[in-house]
Amino acid sequence: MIYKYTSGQPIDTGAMVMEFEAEPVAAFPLPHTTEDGRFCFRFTMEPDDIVYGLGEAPRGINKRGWVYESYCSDDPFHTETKQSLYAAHNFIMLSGSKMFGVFADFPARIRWDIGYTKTDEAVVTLDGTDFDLYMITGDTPMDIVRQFREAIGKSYVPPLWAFGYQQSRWSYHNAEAVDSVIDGYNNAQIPLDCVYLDIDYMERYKDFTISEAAFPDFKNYVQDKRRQGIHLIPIIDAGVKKEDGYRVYEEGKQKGYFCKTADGSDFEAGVWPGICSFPDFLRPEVRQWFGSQYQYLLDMGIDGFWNDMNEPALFYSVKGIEEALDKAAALKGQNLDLGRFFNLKDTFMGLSNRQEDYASIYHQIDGKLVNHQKVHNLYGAGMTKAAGDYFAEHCGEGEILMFSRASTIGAHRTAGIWFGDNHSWWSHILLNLKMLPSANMCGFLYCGADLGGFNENATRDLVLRFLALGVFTPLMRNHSALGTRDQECYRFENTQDFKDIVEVRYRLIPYLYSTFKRASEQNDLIFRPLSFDYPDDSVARECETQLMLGDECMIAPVYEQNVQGRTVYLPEDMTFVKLSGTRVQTQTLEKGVHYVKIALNEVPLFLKKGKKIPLTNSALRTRDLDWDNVTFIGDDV
Ligand code: MIG
Repeated sequence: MIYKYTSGQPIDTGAMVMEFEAEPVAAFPLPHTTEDGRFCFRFTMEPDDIVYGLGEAPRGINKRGWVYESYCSDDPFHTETKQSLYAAHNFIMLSGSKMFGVFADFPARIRWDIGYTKTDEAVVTLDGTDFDLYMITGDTPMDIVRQFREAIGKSYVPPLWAFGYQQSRWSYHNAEAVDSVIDGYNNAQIPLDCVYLDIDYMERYKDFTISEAAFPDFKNYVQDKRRQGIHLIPIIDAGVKKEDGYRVYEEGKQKGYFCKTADGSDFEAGVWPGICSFPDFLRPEVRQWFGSQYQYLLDMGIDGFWNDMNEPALFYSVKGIEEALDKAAALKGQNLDLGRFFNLKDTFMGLSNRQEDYASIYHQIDGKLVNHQKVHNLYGAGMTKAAGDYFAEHCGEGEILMFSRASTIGAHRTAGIWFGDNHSWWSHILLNLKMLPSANMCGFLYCGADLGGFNENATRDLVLRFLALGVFTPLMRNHSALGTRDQECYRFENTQDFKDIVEVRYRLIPYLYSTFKRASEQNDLIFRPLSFDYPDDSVARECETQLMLGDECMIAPVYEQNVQGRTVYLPEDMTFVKLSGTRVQTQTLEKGVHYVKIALNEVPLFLKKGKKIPLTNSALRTRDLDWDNVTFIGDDV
């Protein structure tokens, strides 16, 4: 059952598609208080209780023992001591002695202290008093998740080709660079469906422009790639460059579509293009306008996009940098003692994503000015909705690939997400794994991390192990940052190993795609913690390095360097399958702990008793997969 409680005058976030009759928040069944304009509720946790949820967030599947914040943040260091990443996914669930889920439908900051201050207590604080809270009761975690997912509506389904392997980097600067990536993959005979265009394809980072120098005849180029079976996926940033004569800026300015400051002038901040204005994505007419800008690229034959920098990320505000420069000027020629030196340093270091700047932004909602901090977590979702609504109206269903960096629950109906700027760190393979079930619980099915890691240099073995997990993530994209070591599959020695891994993905696409479709239609999870399936098994309950996949499988990637395998826990007898290129090796293993050997070119998979899954032959493009020609692996074959 789902129960709704309302406080004050909530802003419509669009998260819910089902309607519920609301009671006043005083009736909310968990102990709660309102103090200093903040609402706070709490619950106690028994030692064996598990707390799930929060979607794309740091740390484990079990969220206990840390404090998290719902506040979409552009933070490229996903260390375990962070409190928030790019998303605000306000769903948690207690499982154990008591069983319930809570969804906080509230677009401002929320603090989730899940046993951080007091080990056995969770304290959730909403930074405001206008919100809807939903209490979801059920018999099992899956029962609660399914009810919640039904209430927030069906998850976005991308085109089939978006399940192919995708190669990205910041940046393939021009047509030659893109061609050499495609050649690299073709020569190594490694499957590939998409190549990404990062900010440099634009004319000086202006949204909805193409650099003539980089792509002289873009439309023909896009179509030529399409004939080769390759989709080009351009990035779109949230900020619109302030420049006279730039059509998008001038139109937005003239129509008054940009976010304002208190004095009614446009809020301006520096991002990649230099000084930008920021479309007020909370207004329907602005969304409609911004969404229609994508048509420029659709006309060129583009059918996929990634929306970036939409937390929104701010390098500096015009006001912030002026104040900092004034401060520096005033100190010129003076003897700087340590205090003043560090103060000056901190002033410049703290220019990006400043709370003060966010607090100076105003949106218009139903004609009223609303401070950005009250709706911060809706901004990126609004950008995604702008595009998604436009595609829904003007393109066929499931025709356009789109995913976003910032997100909130509700955006899962229009797009997928990627998990942002991770690192080429071994620990980030596990972080990727842990986010998957949590993101699924919050409706985000089409998701994945930058395989191989975004920041810093990757090693060959890290990319292979990362890809072996990526074989199972709906978005399977290798991406890396400017200035880092090249990590395309064909850049390393013995490309056959990479081919062996990526081919496994293509062999599994019929299975993975149907599992995905079913999960969207039936509000199901693709990835589940083991505890969902084996609630009475204490070892399975605390497992954070393996996941259940669909109804048939368990996955357990290798996540450490210089090892030839890993320890895995089998909650029941299973078939251990090693997939590598065309090779399939199976072995029956009994319930319990095993050390299994997994070579760098092998993808491990565990099949439940009595289950089987289809495999097709690999192909260089998803369009060449032969869906009628499948063999089955697993029991009774
Ligand atoms: O400030 O467009 O997360 O994927 O390559 C960095 C450049 C801006 C951040 C994205 C990343 C992308 C990068 N962007």
